[in-house]
Amino acid sequence: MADTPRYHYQPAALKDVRITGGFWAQWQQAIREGSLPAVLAYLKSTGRIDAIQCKWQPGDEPKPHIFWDSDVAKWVEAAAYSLQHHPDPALEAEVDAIVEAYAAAQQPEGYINSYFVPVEPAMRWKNLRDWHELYCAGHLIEAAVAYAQTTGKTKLLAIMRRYADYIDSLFGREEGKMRGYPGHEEIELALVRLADYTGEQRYFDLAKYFVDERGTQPHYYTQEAIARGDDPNNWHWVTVENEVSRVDYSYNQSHAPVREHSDAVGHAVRAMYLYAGVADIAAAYGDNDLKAACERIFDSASQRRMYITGGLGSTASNEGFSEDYHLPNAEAYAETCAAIAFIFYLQRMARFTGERKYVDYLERALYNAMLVGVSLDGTRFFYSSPLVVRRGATGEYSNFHGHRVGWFTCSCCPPNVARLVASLGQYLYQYNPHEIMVNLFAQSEADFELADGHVHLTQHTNYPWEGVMRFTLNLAAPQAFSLRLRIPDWCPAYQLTINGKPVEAANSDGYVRLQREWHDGDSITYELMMQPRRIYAHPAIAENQGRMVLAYGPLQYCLESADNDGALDSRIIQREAWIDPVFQPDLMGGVVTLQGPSLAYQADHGSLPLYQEHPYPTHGKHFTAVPFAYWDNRTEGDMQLWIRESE
Ligand code: FUB
Ligand code: ZN
Repeated sequence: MADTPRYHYQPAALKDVRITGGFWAQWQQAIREGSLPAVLAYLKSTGRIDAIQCKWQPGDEPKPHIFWDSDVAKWVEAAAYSLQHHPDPALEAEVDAIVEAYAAAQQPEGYINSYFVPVEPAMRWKNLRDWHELYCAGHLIEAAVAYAQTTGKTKLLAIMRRYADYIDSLFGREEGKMRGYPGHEEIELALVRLADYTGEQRYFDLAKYFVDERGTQPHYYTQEAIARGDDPNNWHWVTVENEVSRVDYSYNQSHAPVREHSDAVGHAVRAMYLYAGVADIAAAYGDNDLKAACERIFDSASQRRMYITGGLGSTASNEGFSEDYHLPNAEAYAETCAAIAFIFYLQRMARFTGERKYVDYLERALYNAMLVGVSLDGTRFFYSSPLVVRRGATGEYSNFHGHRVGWFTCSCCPPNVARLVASLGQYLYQYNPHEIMVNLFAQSEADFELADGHVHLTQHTNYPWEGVMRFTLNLAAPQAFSLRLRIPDWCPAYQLTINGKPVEAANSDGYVRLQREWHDGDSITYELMMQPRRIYAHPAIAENQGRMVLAYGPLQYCLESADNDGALDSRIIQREAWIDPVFQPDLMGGVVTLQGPSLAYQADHGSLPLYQEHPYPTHGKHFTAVPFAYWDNRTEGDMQLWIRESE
């Protein structure tokens, strides 16, 4: 079934968009050749694949974990997307083996979980607040839909439909059902994907039930804790310090019914998966209250609680949001999964409203907070991403997360990056019967079925290293429709030609809107002015005052020890210093660096007095800044995103 028409726009489907070269083709290759094999090897060596068989016995090592299935599911989903345009029988065979294992492990009533079946069968559905059965089910549903969409193979889909039907029989407001909902949201958006793909209304209704029930009174998590014999107040996710402990359900966004939510709170991944599903439900049911809640959350997150990179999560204790303007750099949690979940949510809001701002934030998170999560070769990952990393006097890093690694005990991020990058084609364009919107710029080819016929669109570009896009339209017959090209929020000016002739096109709600009758072979050249920029922080973020972040196009830039010696934290760039973009073809696969003059303090600090009554001397020093997403791909070292600036 085609993607839902309930949204004002639908994304061009992955099968209809091929990334043909340039920046994102390089990254997709890294995912295909680096991440997919590397993550699969870890899934196997850590026991996650074997665990699917549910043969664990007391005393066996390793013991399965409550959300191992989600790691496997995200890898299957990533593999499915990769297979869309890069057939690979060996990869497909690995997926098929996993599907067979799930087929064998599915319980007679439909239940699937590689932890609860063998380890704690009596505890199924007993602690929705902390355990992850519905979360794992959601990820497996997404994997099943993706694998069916890209390969046509429906065995996993049939397995997960059975499981979804079983879940539907257990949860709801009807007599005899549990009034529960997931402690870690995700299944909401997954059920909408299942509903879209199968055309089954009841999966929409189940997703809507999970959204509507969340945070209602009497509170389900309190009641289920009492039923288990636990003290509901003795819960580990307590965010109030130095007070009598109290349960704070904002951790999992169940502090209030969703329609009343206004601040982005709690665990960031949970929050953004939830609101992605809420946007889906708001669109499916034409629910303006839910839509308004989604808009309030966007304002709260993007205007007061987001890192400049698009990263979310200021505190490790809840892996999530804290207070307005509390955005510490060294301690930034900014989990890679949170950036990905934010992208899911923003894409849905863009489809809902057609408003450019959602794509601007999506692009920001994509090129910075998400992309920093993976190494250039696709085999190492950040879980959380600090905005500064510096060695202490002993040479030790002050941040525990100053270096990418291949795997984590809790390894949600690696397969999540893989599925996002492998599926990137479906983020480039959205359309309706009369309009194509170009949201992201990437060398690609795409096909659209509009009201009056088929359109083949080719986009040639070296973005984000250059701001020029050349579009060509191929049509069977002349056709009238509107082509909208996004004007990124960072772009001060643009130029346009159609078939070589300059065209004046006004900024129409953040897009260049070209409404005309198009002919086969029509070409459009769209040039975004790109120049190094400086970005400053709101005065309430005290740590960033007197500092700025360098940016070029959608990329933010940092200083890294590999290019700059001495203390990066005390390097100063003067307000008027001229900064040059320099394309370096041999650096990290070819990147634009930003270069210019800066001031540095004397390297030999030891000879200086501890205090003195006049400023310490500085001397001129050339600086080179690299894209934040590319740091930590060479020698281990320090990194500084917010750079000191002087008049
Ligand atoms: O709980 C499952 C995943 O592990 C979350 O999404 C991440 O934040 C990590 O806690
Ligand atoms: Zn993660």
